Amino acid sequence: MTSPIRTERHGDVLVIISDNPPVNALGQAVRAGLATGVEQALGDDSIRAVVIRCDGRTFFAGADITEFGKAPQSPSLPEALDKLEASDKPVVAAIHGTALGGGCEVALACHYRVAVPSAKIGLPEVKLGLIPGAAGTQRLPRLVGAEAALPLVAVGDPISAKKAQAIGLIDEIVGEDSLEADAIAFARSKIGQAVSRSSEGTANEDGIRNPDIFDQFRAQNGRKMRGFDAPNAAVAAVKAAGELSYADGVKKERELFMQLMNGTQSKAMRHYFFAERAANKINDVPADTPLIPINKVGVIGAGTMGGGIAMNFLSAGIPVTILEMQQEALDRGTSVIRKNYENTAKRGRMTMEQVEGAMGLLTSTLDYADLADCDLVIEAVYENMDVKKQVFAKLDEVVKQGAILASNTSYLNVDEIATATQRPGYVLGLHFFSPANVMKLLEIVRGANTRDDVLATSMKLAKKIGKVAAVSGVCPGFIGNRMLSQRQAQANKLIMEGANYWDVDDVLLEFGFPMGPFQMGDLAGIDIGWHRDPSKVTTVREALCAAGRFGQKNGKGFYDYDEARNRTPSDEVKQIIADFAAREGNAQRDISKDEIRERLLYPMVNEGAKILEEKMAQRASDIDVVWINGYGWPLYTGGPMFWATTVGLDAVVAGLEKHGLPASHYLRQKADAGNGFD
Ligand code: 3H9
Repeated sequence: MTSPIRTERHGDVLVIISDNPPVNALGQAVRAGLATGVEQALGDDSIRAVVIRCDGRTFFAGADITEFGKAPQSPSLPEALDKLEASDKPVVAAIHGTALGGGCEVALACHYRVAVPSAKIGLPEVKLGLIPGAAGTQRLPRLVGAEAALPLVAVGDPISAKKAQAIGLIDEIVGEDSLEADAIAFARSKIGQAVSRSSEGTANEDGIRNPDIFDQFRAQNGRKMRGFDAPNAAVAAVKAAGELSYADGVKKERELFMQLMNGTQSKAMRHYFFAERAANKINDVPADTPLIPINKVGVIGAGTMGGGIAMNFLSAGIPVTILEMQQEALDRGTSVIRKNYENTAKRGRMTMEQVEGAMGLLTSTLDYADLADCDLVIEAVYENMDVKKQVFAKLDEVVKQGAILASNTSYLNVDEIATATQRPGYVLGLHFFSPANVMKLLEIVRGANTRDDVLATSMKLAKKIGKVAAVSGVCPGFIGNRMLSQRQAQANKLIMEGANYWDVDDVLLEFGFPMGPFQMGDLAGIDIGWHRDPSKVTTVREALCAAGRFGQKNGKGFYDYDEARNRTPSDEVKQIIADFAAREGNAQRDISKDEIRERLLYPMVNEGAKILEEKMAQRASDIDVVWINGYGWPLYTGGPMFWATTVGLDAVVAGLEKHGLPASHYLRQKADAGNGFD
């Protein structure tokens, strides 16, 4: 087998080049090639400096994740990197694309780093439930200081070449199109000087001088880190860089790395990494399906949803025409969009120039004819089949042939909506989640007649606007809401049987959700859809509305809220629920948190199994992608289907039976065969 590493001589400089598509992951052959390349340089007196660079779209994007969990093959990355750093001939990393994880660690082991302006550099291991495992937690703080290293190691977001230069991680920014030549010139300029090894740096002493920075960092990032093991280990490793010798620090890093690698969180997060990429592929739609150019988008409805949807495209530089029935609603909608952008600018995440740029792409109209030349129109009107059909019939009439017509319905039958048009092949569901400009998930609902190019275009577009897409077949509620309704039904039953509603919320919170169903009701507003007739009370929610309890917006819903929006369970609500239970003749009993958890989550898994059996989802991991990105299912459990596999499907079936709940045929079959979800 030919090595992915080759070397080229440029006078007295040896250039070691990796060509391991798609992302130059540091698999065994790459590691071995790097070690051999360094040996070649050291063994040849006529070579006086070394440059390491990559072919293709990026510098090394990290260790090869597909090797994780398999028997280690030498040389390990730390071994290869120690050899590299030990060289007394200067070694320069020449970075383009994304130097991530092990790739960043290669750069740290080099004596110098140069990068093109568009390069990004970072240690995203925490996002895989890990910490850097090739001395990154020890070399980085010694090079840039503990304070600068903390976010890189414990949050894991990559930084630009410019920022990296500002903190001392990059020595020089070179020409976008002259990386190799500039790196060679840089390497040559270092010949004859003592090399600079980051393992010998002292910048980490900032953490010794001010040990508070670690607690401060934990306090600032507490919410982001909640429930995750890796960020805490990352902070501990960076702290150790100030407390221990380099050799002992590396040992400590290895210990923490191995603990995480063997734990369930990292397995779940690695599952998710591949799940997100798999969800992007539609099994029976060829990868080379020609795409429909999307140069202009129409949005019907300028309410919260329509406005949020429009922002996705505006932010991606795609012009949008937004339509409403009344001028007032249109004006309100566009001013909310502007305000949202201005708030983003106030927080420093956008410049005012960018705000004006995005707003400049927005046109508003009351006239359907203005949508004629759109390539895609997304309808976000009231959830009512007749209304949707009227909108689609109108769109079919005015919008040019070959344009895609999408519904943002969260529940209704997309095939029925398509019958209102003469172009069912161009109709599909694009289900955004509220707030649509923030939430990552896009459920792409494939109708019976939706064309391949319409699907492929929607997938590509999702990526362009920064969404994570998953395909669903047509069924009530699609993947996400169909499973949610199972959880909600159990939540409602549980409180009728005597469970405290705050225990129901707390169980989900403890599991890792950002909030439970009753907190969610309070946040969204309990009065949504309320008929406003206090004399007609048939549900707990209606009773709460009749009692003037509308949710967080008026300081009381299921909970009472203080100024800081802290919740306290309410005796009044407890009584309302007890009255309802008595009226329905429900016996009350104490219900344990274990029972609550099982009854909330196992029926969701069961529904997921049905969704798979009916082929409404392509694969179990797509369901995980939906729940993690759309409903706050904790990433570190891998999503409902992966989690069920770790619990054991036989345990899920037994749990359902214990609570008198039906287990689907498909779930039983998998459990009986001793399988998990693939
Ligand atoms: C690490 O380094 C640990 C060390 O500290 C310790 C060592 C001891 N391995 O995302 P894309 C595949 S942990 C294997 O669609 P993009 C990916 O699955 C690692 N495969 O492209 C996909 O395959 P397919 C730390 C990988 O342009 C294809 O490449 N590094 C790896 O949107 C294209 O990927 C990271 O966590 C990998 N490391 O984004 C970085 N990376 O075509 C992870 C990608 O079959 N990677 N693949 O579906 C990324 O963030 C993005 O892939 C990247 C490109 C930004 C590089």
